[in-house]
Amino acid sequence: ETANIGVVGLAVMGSNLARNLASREGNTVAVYNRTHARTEELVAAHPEAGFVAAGTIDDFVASLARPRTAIIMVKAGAGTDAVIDQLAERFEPGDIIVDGGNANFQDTIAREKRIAPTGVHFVGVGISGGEEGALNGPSIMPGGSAESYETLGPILASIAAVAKGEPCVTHVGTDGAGHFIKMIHNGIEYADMQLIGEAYDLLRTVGGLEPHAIADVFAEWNKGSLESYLIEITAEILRQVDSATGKPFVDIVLDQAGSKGTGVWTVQNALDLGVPVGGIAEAVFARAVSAKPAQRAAVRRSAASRPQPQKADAGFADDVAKALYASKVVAYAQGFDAVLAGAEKYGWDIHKDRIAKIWRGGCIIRARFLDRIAEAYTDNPDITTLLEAPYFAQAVTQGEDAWRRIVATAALSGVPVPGFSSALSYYDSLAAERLPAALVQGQRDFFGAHTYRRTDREGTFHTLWSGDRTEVDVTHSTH
Ligand code: NBP
Repeated sequence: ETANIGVVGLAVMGSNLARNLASREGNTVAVYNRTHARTEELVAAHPEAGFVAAGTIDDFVASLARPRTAIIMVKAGAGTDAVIDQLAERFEPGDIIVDGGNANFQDTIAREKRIAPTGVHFVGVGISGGEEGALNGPSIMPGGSAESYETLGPILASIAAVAKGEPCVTHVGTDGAGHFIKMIHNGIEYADMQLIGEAYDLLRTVGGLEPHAIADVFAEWNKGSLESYLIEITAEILRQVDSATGKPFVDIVLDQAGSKGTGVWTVQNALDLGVPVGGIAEAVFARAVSAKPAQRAAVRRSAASRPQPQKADAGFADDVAKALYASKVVAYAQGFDAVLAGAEKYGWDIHKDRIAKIWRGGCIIRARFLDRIAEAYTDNPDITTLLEAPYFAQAVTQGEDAWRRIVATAALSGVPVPGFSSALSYYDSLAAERLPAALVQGQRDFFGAHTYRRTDREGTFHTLWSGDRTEVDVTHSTH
């Protein structure tokens, strides 16, 4: 009973997390993997870590000091359930089972319910940052009970990324909250990547710039308000040259994007929660469209001709930067709306400012931008949308003309900008004095007697469309 923390599952993520834990003062780390060879490899490669290697699950459990705390880093799904069961059988009340994999938060809620009666804490933890983050400091989003966090919090804080002197970890809420927040993080990541992709396409197709020149533009942007990990790696990718052909790397990659499902989960859940996350949805759909080669070829053949790209003026790149920034504000506003809606539905005491803070370091969407979001929610946690926060309201207003020019230019040039244009439509929908939703209500009442409310007085009304077209007040009818 010498280890204060254990890791089960020693593929790339588990190994790196175990090494990260072992490198921090005060931690002794027990390690276990189903296939023992993996454990032996890790221990042999990293004698400096002082791992306590376990050959069996019983040895592993026996090596943990109480309350026993074990982080599972195995393939999400059946593997996770198998390991949870093995640990739950052996653990005692007060011990803590952590799932650090990419579980669906609904599974995490169900698992917590299943384990809770045994007195063992089950904690779903979202971890972002990939292999690199796991080793050097990820952004960590733990759910689970407040009691478990007393033990787990300091351990996670010791390995998390640090942003502005604060570890990128906070107890985001109970049961599945951690995996839910990680899911939304990934959804926002999809939107951000898509917007950056559109900016690149515009700079290339309309701006006439080669990839290395666009890399310079992105590197420049990375010195200002757009500074982020994704902008930084984009510049590096655009600079990359394929050694086999001498062509830009971006030109030899097949333009069909894959996905592993977290973006889809975000959109599915947002639909259930009734939260408009168009920016995230368009990003998921854009990947899906890219991966339809037969349809793309068919329409390319039947399209008469492609429009001639508009002429780019001197301020074009600046316009694109402004459109990108404004669209980003929309995507993050939508993501935080989903966070709030999830918290309300599942009963989590979410602090949006703390979530913005733990996304400032370690994770894929880390960005200077998140400082501003954290400030906005700290200043006023009750704003109805990020777009109303003074800093962002001003940024969007200042970039608005450029944003409109860019969406119009893209349309006239035949450059697809589902992210930019849906973000602008979302903004215009919120900003409009009147929406055509009034007409839609009329249509719904016409064919389905779905009723409507009036602008000028309280109550619920229906027009006798198939009769004499007079209006009846149905406020008190059991309709
Ligand atoms: P994998 O997702 O490839 O899973 C491999 C590990 O799962 C191995 O240790 C394997 O043991 C173990 N395993 C499987 Br598969 N079935 C098992 C079972 N029935 N019982 C016990 N162990 C089982 O590993 P990874 O890529 O390191 O990812 C680990 C987790 O982290 C996943 O949930 C993944 O989605 C998540 N992840 C997160 C990020 C991120 O950025 N946060 C990145 C990548 C992955 P074996 O050696 O005996 O086969």
